[in-house]
Amino acid sequence: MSDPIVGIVMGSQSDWNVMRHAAEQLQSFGVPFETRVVSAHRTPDLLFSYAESAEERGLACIIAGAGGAAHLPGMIAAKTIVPVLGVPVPSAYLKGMDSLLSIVQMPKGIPVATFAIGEAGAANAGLFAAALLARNDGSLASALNAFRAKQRDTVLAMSLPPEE
Ligand code: RP5
Repeated sequence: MSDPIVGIVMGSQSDWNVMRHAAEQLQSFGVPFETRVVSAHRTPDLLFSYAESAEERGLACIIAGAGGAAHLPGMIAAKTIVPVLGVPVPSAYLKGMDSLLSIVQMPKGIPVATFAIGEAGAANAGLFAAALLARNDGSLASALNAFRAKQRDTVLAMSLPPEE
């Protein structure tokens, strides 16, 4: 197993059903990653040690997903210059609007790249991480281009019912 170059962290095991879509994208492109449960408010010391060690452990970026008052991505970004990709996980009462706003509305100075709520956001965060890494990895760039070409061909082959 290669050392992980992307970290996928989430505030709870209950986030996995969304965050697994980031993992699946990375897996499909052969990008080595690690997955961890790190809660900003329930395991703050773990959050600090995870974020503080990320750079020296060779992580190129961290995908962080959380729901509700989702301070995990912002707090990780506060403790490392490794780029953080935030994924708002849908929440029980506000359907993830709370997660989205608490991740996207970072005050100036500590950036978090924020993705869509839920599965699409998690998958796109995985794809975005792969795209970042592809700048220095020709075979990964080719694989991403092939992935795009496949989507293009799928859409070009779509048909609609004949007009009346
Ligand atoms: C957040 O609270 C987590 O990211 C999760 O989305 C939400 C609920 O957590 P659990 O009560 O399911 O552990 O911290």
